[in-house]
Amino acid sequence: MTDDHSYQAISAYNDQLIKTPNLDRIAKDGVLFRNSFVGNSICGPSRATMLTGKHTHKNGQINNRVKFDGNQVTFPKLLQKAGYQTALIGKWHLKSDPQGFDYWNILPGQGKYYNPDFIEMGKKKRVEGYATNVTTDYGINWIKNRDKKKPFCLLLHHKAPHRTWQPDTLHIDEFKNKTYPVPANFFDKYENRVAAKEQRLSIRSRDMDLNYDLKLEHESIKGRFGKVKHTKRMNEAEANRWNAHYKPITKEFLEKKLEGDELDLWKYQRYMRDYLACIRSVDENVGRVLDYLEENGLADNTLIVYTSDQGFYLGEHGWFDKRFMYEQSFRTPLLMRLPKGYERKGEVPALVQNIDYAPTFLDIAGVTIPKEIQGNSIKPLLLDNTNDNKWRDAVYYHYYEFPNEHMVKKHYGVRTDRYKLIHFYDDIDVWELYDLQTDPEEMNNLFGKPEYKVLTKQLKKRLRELQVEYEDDTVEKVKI
Ligand code: SGN
Ligand code: CA
Repeated sequence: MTDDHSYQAISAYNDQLIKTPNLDRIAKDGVLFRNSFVGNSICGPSRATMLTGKHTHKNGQINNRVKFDGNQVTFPKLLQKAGYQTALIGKWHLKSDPQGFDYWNILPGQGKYYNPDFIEMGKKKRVEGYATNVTTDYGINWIKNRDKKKPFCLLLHHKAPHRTWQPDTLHIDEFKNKTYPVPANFFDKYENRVAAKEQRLSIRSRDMDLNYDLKLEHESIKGRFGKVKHTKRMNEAEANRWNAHYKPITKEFLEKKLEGDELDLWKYQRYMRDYLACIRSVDENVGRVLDYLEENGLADNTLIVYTSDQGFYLGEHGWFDKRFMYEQSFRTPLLMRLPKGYERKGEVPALVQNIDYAPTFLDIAGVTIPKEIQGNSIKPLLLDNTNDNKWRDAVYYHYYEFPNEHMVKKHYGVRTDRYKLIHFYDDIDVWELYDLQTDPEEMNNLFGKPEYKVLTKQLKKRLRELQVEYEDDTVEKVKI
């Protein structure tokens, strides 16, 4: 799993931004979920959902601020009980100590890209190297040294490509001269969408900082975060390569004196280069894990899953970050390479969600799925496509972290294969309705239009049913 890796930046989903041959290997040999979603698009909540198989109003992790109640039933605990060796390596971010793992070695908080600290079974130490490589080293070593008589479950959680998108200095130059297609709605004016207008996650404003986010370091550039020195944790060789890359960029930027749209577009390209360079390392390291499994005879009896804690905006609506129920952050990549006996190949269209991971893993391992788990096992969809029609017709969403640095308002909603209905609440009371078939970019809010009255009523009814089914008592149920 990665942190903030959007599906647009995996070539198996979209080959316009970056080639990810190793991630694509998982999809090519296995399955790619075309409609994979989270229930609450932010780190801690999404991770707690994956562990428990429950929406965040049920597992308590409604935002990043609260501490995860580690005494809950989670899939690693149940696998452990069933005789699996379990391990967690990399980003955790749930504040309480991990439970249900024979071995854990986590990054504190968000973790650092360069020479990061790791907390190994409660003991903190600094490790030399680039986080994505180091996390993979730990993962492969654990698989190597495991008890070979027992089955295993490893959660390998990269910090990348989370903000502030610090690439490995060995790869940044590959991205220096790349130019990326600008999303059609990059200059979105947010007409008829109040919450979208009032966010603070815009590339086109000071939300995206020249110094902190885009690595320009110069006395004339006053960042919102003070003067950030990106080489702080680096060794001399790393710092030298870093400066050799970013100093000329800073110089050129100062000479250009960009303003208005030109400045915004420059920021977009600069952001994309760093974000995608981080993915480059992720892809390479995923390849190392796949190679290890193949070379050691483990590929045929292991379920390999690649996902992210949520999606991310890569300039759509002019944004970075996540949190909104709009497509880019509501979706999350999901690729699986299946063990022998599971014959499904190619794209799976079903609406799956991160509540489904825990029951799926338990099911495949032959462990009974506890009744209180809210997700469904994806296992039937992995055998063949005959069960696709029996799958759910709608997914539920609820986001809570407001007010917060990015000021995305509280909202919940429902999405079917074609429509999406969202209710923004708390400091506002605003509804949005989208037809994803005619308006995939979600620019045209149809809520309140007379011709959509019947559809709106049906969607409200479905939304209310989901609130009842999932027992979401954190808001008043939708009135129809
Ligand atoms: C940090 C980031 C935010 C980001 C949150 C949540 N700011 O606070 O931009 O939205 O994490 O991210 S930073 O200045 O620290 O980079 S999450 O993936 O952990 O939920
Ligand atoms: Ca995240």
